[in-house]
Amino acid sequence: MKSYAAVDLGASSGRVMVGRVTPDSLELAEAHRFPNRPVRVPEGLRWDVLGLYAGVLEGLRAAGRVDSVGIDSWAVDYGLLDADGALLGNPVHYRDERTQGVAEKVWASVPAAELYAATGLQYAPFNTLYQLTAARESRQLAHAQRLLMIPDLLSYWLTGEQGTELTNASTTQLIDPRTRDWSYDLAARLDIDLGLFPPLRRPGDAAGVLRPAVLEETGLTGPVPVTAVGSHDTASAVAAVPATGERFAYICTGTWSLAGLELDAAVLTEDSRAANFTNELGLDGTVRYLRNIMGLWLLQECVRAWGDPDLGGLLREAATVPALRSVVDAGDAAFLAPGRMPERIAEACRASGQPVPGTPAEVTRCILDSLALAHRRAVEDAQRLAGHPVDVVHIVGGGTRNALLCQLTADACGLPVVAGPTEAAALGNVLVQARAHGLVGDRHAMRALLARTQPLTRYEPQGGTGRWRDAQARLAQR
Ligand code: LFR
Repeated sequence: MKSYAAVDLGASSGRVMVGRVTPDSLELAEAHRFPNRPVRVPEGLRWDVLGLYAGVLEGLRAAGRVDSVGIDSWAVDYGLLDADGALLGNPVHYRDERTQGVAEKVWASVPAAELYAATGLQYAPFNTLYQLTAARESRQLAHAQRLLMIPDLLSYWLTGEQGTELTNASTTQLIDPRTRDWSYDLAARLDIDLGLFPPLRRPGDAAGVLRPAVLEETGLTGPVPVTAVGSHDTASAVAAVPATGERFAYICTGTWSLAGLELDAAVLTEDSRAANFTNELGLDGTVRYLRNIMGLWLLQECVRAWGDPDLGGLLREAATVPALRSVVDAGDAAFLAPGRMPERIAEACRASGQPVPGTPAEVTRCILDSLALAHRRAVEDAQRLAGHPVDVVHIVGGGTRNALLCQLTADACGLPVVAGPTEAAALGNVLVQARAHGLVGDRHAMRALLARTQPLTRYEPQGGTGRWRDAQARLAQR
């Protein structure tokens, strides 16, 4: 039996999980969970990355003896280091407003169609490419000698070694998904210095060992290797989809819903760009062909505005509200920024001539129906655009706890949904470490182990897809 620590940082909390693995068993336990609270300072919205690092150290101390450590987090964001290797300021949050209107400026020198053909990346205002363009005139960037993506920054603090993990690098919009290397030509055209990034490394690569000071602080006995995993949380989550065949779609749920397919090659067609599908990289050169949907963020922000009522009670009540009375476009970047979410949802319903949900239960139902509808659209569009039909939809991540969302997704897609595991990103993180150390076989063997060992819930589609098709048509007309 081996033990692997998975550091998994989400947009609202971080955790250190310990996976205990043998060739036939896989168990995951939480060593430490800590909040991730973005902070608004006069310059804008920032990550408290030192607080996160302190949480990681505390988690490693609680984890006890481990054979390796892996780190994953959300994508696109980064820290800048000066010539001494010191962090230059708090990393900017991807929901910060600094990228507003920046994409249009980029497209004036490299048209959006060319960008897509070169990188296969969806348009999202927060892609690292746009963040770097927004920061172009800043003195901080002028002084920077190094750029480390969030998991790579934490890995550097733990080990003293620098690298750029590929799955996360693929969210920068500076990677060519065909060569799985930097898009040198594009970076040159946009005057982005790729020399800021340390060399690429891949999931499974060695990423150093814990520094003596870290061993001392965590009480661990060295050497403890750090292993590169799919450091983009969504790459780790997709690696932990317990699929038993090839004909599956996945939805990684949590703050976001990331819905799509695992493919061997990128889809770079103009239709795919118009549908705003992204080609991010996964394990073993696979492509995560998916669409970003606002996800449970919509509900989290409402719950925050309502003063944190009991979620279970709210969901039970929402289940009794009539279905599909009003739906919003859950893919709309208009919902990206924090604040006033119940009002923004009401405004979207009003503007599209639908009944305005009044009570928290009605708003919750509107959100869940809208998410299920967006899941349906993404699963349908992905199959069509990639020519890759599916028989089942796997839901992994935090949304698996929301039975109503899982059932509505099955109903909307007209396909069975298999829900679980909940801690998919941490499990994918653990399994890539286990694989790197020879304990489990290839990607398929990893999935087979998950399917054998993790509790999964199956939801059969009910009620026909007609009313979902109608709701989709209604939304498309507006
Ligand atoms: C999910 C996720 C998404 C990415 C978004 C922003 O946690 O990593 O994949 O698009 O956060 O980084």
